[in-house]
Amino acid sequence: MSVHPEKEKWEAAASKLMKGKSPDVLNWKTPEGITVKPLYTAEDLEGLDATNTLPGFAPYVRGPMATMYAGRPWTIRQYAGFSTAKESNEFYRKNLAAGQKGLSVAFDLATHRGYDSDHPRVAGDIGKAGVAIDSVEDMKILFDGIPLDEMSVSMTMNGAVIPILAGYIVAAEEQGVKHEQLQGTIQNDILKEYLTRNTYIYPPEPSMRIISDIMSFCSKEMPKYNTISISGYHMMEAGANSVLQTAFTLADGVEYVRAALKSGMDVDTFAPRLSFFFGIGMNFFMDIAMLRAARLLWHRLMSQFNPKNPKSSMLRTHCQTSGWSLTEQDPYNNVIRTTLEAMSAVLGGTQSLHTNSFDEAIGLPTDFSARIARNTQIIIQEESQVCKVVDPLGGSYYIESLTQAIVDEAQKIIDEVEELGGMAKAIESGMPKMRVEESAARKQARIDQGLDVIVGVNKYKLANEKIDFEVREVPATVRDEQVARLKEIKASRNPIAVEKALTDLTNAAKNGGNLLEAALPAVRARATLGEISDAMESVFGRFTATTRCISGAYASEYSDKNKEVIDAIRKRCDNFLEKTGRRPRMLVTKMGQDGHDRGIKVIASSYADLGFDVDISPMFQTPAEAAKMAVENDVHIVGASSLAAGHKTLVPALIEELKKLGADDIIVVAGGVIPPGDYDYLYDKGVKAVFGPGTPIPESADKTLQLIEKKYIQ
Ligand code: MLC
Ligand code: 5AD
Repeated sequence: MSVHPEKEKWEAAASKLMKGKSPDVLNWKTPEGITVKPLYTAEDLEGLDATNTLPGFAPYVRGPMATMYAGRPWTIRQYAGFSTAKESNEFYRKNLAAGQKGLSVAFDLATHRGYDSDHPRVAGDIGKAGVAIDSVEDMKILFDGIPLDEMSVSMTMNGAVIPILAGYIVAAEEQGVKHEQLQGTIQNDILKEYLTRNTYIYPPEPSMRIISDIMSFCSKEMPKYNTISISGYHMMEAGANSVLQTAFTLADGVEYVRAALKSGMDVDTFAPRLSFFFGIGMNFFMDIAMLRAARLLWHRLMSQFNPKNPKSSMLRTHCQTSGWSLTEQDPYNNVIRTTLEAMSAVLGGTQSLHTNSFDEAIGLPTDFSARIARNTQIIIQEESQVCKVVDPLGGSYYIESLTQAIVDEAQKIIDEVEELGGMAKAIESGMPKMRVEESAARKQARIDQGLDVIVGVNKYKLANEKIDFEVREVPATVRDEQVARLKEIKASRNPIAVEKALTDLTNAAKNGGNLLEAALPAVRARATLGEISDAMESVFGRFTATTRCISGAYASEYSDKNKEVIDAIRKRCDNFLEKTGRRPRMLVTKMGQDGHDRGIKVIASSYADLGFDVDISPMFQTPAEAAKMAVENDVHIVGASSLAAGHKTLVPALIEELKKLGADDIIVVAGGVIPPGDYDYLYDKGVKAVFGPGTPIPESADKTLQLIEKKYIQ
């Protein structure tokens, strides 16, 4: 190995600067378990074969296209949707006029889970986290004035993927656009839904069939359409570090390839239209390296299927900056965070990018915050000159070495997944979810101790937080509007045609046949999204997840020096046990269709580490179901977590339901993405504490415990 001739001199100089200590003490072990040294030299490049490859050529470390951004910049594709189709359409048109290049539709949670807006389970969710779509009539409004033969449209849909994709195709037909002209992407990645995002409808087996059916239909009819967006983003948001994100995402990809091959397709008919989606966090160099590593690994993994077309093993990806990394506290800092993350994605070679808005932790983007988010990308593209050179960090000692480290570490995890029988089996075993949750709990413990700095949250905090910008609020009337339109559509369509199309779809679900193809006549006949979902659910059933929780990770990440804080809470829990015969007992619950469970999982496992008895409700509870569980489990307190804007409906409803059961002594607290302007509303309704994003666990646990102590032992 060729060591730099002056390496020893450098070591001596470094050591002198550090008063005699070895420079090795500056080594940093990343959460991925990779040791990062303070200095990299040419010797770190030795044996790295991929370093000297070219962009546009295997293994694509340096990018999938030969010219990359020098030839065409990445697509500025901002994810958006809220309220009605009409309001979202107006928002899209404004954004496109202001420089956005591709569309990306965010649907509300009722739509994701296959419910029409008039379904009683989804009363709190309509139009809140995305746009409400009930039928092709809504789809047509959503894309009104947007030529679907020209505009590439991404749709983030996984559960109700059949009615939504069919709705898009029929809306295009009615614009006079042919199937083969359609360009865009459907997320259609169900495995990560079971793992993290939670907007599944059916069990895994029929869900995997749906994916193969979509790939098969599109390979014949929509050759320019990307049939899946294999997503690591949500894993990262749920707590996965960059190696876990890479490994589980690519392992999901392999599983989809196997499913498509099993359904009889040739690898080269579908693999060129597989696309990916990565989340980019605040470890700047790590995530540049992650994208490069992912491309190398995907090429390596695909070689087992012997593709003939080079595009079959070329990883193309969308990226989104991390929503989780953004803070409610001192929120303009988020503009800076997003800029850094966007630069990582760009230097990593993404094909398409969404940059988050600075008000992420408070609500959906407003016109103002969306403008800044969009302009972040435009400024990088048009002012910074970074697009002029392909893979400008290629050959960097550090980046290349980090790329290889991620390849090696991720490969180990992929091998583990393979040993379990592939990703579907691994997910069944619970392994990936446990790893992600453990990573999340450890991260939280580091933040709570101040080891991982978050400016404005655990360092350089503002004495007085003041929100002086507009917060987007979706009016409750959206539901009424949708329900009225549903009535109208149902009254004006031909019921016999609808009935027949739905029966045909059910038969296809039962007896075989392409489900996307079978859904098209139903959509054309104006069957609703809920009806189409039900027609398949009657055969496939609805999936319910079992909730498991890790233990010990949060507490074990505490250093001895910092243990005092958590020991004090443990002592109080022990004292409560002594005085009352029970530990303080808390139910954490998620109501409505909000599937973000990182928060409750971290709360549940860390509170258990602190000495509470914790119950976790199943996902998607109605307020009545959550209240019943609280009473049956005889808890002292319920913590309701809300990240999808349902808090003003769902939390007061929970309190009412507890009252109905004669259990108004059970304390209710809430946490999550709740705009500070809503706190008083919730207090008025009887909520005893609200914990915003970024609240340290010891702080919320202390307050929670105080509420219980005050009621029972003081
Ligand atoms: C690209 N092209 C070039 C070129 N670069 N041609 C010549 N020279 C160059 N340098 C060509 C490409 O080959 C392609 O044509 C066309 O230009 C478009 O480029 P692309 O790179 O394919 O970009 P795009 O169309 O934007 O597609 C990017 C993608 C796609 C492949 C990653 O899947 C995509 O857009 N994904 C977006 C997914 C998304 O937005 N998800 C939101 C999730 S939000 P051709 O003919 O080869 O196609 C979420 C949050 C939540 O999930 O709710 O949880
Ligand atoms: N509009 C814009 N961005 C959204 N996100 C989620 N829903 C919407 C929406 N309706 C973004 C946020 C979130 C991530 C999953 O996607 O940044 O963190």
